[in-house]
Order: sequence, then C-alpha cells, then structure tokens
Amino acid sequence: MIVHTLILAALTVSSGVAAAATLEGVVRDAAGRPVVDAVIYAMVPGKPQAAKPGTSAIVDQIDKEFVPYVLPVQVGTQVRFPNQDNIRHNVYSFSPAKVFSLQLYRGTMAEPVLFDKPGGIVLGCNIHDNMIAYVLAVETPHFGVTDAAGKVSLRNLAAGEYEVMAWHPQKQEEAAAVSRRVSISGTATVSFAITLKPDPRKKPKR
Ligand SMILES: [Cu+2]
Repeated sequence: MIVHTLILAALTVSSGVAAAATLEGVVRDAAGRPVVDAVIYAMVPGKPQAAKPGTSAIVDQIDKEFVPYVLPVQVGTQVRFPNQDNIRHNVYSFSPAKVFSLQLYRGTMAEPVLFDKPGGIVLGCNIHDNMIAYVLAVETPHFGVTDAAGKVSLRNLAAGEYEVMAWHPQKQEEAAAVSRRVSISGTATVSFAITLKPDPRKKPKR
C-alpha cells in the first residue's frame, strides 16, 4: 500500500512538469530577415496580471546610449535609470502610458519610476537627441526580447490558451495585426512578420 502511494505521488509530480510549456517566438521583417529587439509576450486571455510588489528592472545610460534599447516589463515594475557616464543625462517620456522627467543627474541618484499602465513608452534625454529607448509595459510575466536571429523562448508557461503578441518600436502594424490566439502545450512556435520603419538611432551622434 505504501509503495502504491509513492508511485502515485511520483506520477503526479512528473505530470506537473510535463504540463509546463515553451513558446518559441520568431519575428521577421517584410523581406524575411530576422528582427532583433522585438518583444514577444503571452497573456492568458482576459487575465491581466500585475507584477509582485518590489519587482524592479534597469535601463543604463552608457556612452550616451540607453542600454538596453528595448526593455519589456510587467506592469507594476519599478525601473531605475543609473547613469554610467561622466556627463549628466535627463530621462523623460511624453508617452501616455507613463509621463515623467528625471532632473539632470549623474550616477544612481535618480528615483526609480513605476510603470503602472500597459503600453509602449518612448524614453529620451533632453540633452542628447540621439538617446532613445523604449519600455513596453505588459500585463503578464511571460515576455522576452528577440536576439539577432529574431528568436526568443518563453519557458515555464502553464499549458493552455494564450494571446501571443509581437511588438517592436519601429513596427508599422497596429497592435491587433500582430496578435494571435494560440493553444500551447509542449513546445509551440509562433512566427510573426512585421514591417519596420527606419531606426531612429541611425543618425550621427552629437
Ligand atoms: Cu543624455
């Protein structure tokens, strides 16, 4: 009897592991080339999920650039903006999802900014026009950014129905055009083709 109970327990554990699913996201442009810096995120339909209190992330400022260029965060995340340069930077956004402006500063003295609404946020510095970066606030913990091969893996999803979205700061499509309902179990690959506008960083530095 004891042996049977143990076997049952072991079966339950392993089926729990088997239920974890992986989403492989692939993003290409209109010409079929891989797209780097696209955000893929997966939401359980109708179940927006905010970050646990205390969740934080970082956008650095290094050599007059924001690093990373694209940062996805879960709604409810505090983002810090440490400045590694020997010059002062400002960080501002006029985007509806988060309007703010940090006073000119060096180092790590700037207060973190709470991203409390979903949406894409454009970051700028009012001293250096070429400094530009993006925060995408999403209502799910399941997100990632594509690599140079245009790929990203979202692991440890619970198997089930998801709304999978692709976002890129230069994408031309409306949000609805890059959204797909997918039933995920095991490993599922979801591919997107998006049309990109010119990269705003490809201007001479000043
Ligand atoms: Cu600056």
